[in-house]
Amino acid sequence: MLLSSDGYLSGEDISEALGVSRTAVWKHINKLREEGYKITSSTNRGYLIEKNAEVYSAFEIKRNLHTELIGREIYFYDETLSTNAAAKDCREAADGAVFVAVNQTGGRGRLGRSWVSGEDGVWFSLLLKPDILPAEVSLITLVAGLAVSAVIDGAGIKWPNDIILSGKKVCGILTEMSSEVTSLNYVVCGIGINLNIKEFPAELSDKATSVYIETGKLTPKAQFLASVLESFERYYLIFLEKGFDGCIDEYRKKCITLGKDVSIVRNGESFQAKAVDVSPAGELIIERENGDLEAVFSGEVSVRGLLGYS
Ligand code: BT5
Repeated sequence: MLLSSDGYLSGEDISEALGVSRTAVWKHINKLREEGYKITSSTNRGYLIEKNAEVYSAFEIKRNLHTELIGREIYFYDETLSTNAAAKDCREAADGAVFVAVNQTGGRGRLGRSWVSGEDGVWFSLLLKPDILPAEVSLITLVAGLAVSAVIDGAGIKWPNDIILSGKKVCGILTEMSSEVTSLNYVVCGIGINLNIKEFPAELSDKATSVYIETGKLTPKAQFLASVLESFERYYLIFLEKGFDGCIDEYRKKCITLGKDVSIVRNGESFQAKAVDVSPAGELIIERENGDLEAVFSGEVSVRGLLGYS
């Protein structure tokens, strides 16, 4: 009501419209202030909200969101260990539920690595229950990468799952699943975006960056996350309908690995090759020195760019 009112709104009007006491209205106003809304109160006129104060909350994300599936339920934490863990704990939640944290105390990367997650980033996980095979789940990481790269100006994808801005990592994706041998229970796709981070610990500063560091601009987190979720839904629905084939052309355009020399580490042995394509199954197609083409799976190898973009 406050946000859609042009001027002051009286406590009496609010209490009548909502059928609650004036004291209850006052308590709710204080709750909103705690969430970060700037609300002025005046004895005769009532309450006035500052419309463009930046607030990061489930309500603000929803207010900016126009989706059908993604974000139907939003779980918002001021602090949690990891949003992937929170999503797994709530696996009975709706398909498309989103778990967001201001701060993660134990943010995780792949293979048990840690993920630096202070309060200036956007850390969230999607709980997904698609009707696909466990073997196809890794494609969701590619779809998520495409969705994030589409909303960050100038961002590219380092196959399979890093989003790169000015040669440094601005976003990482960790997809996990619970499945039987041939049937999927659920997928948790965790996405960490360095949005307004001002600086990184010394050991990360040459390989990590943020949107703020690259543009000098702070971005409101709720609006930004809503646009990422909309972008994700757009590509995810195409993926569910047509498979990765439906997204592959856009993925190829965004994939900065293609056309580059890469070093492949397979079974402890390292060799160089040229990355030439991404297949509809999400593999990287590499060309060996003798001209042979080979498919590389993300779990099987590590790919290091030779040109300083990794
Ligand atoms: C990833 O792992 O890139 C996946 C990161 C996923 C994070 C999200 S946040 C929401 C959800 N909840 C979680 O707990 N996780 C997900 P990987 O490719 O293994 O990269 C990890 C490596 O990136 C680390 O070993 C560091 O070298 C580096 N790193 C750590 N924090 C970083 C950051 N904030 N920005 C860029 N690089 C970082």
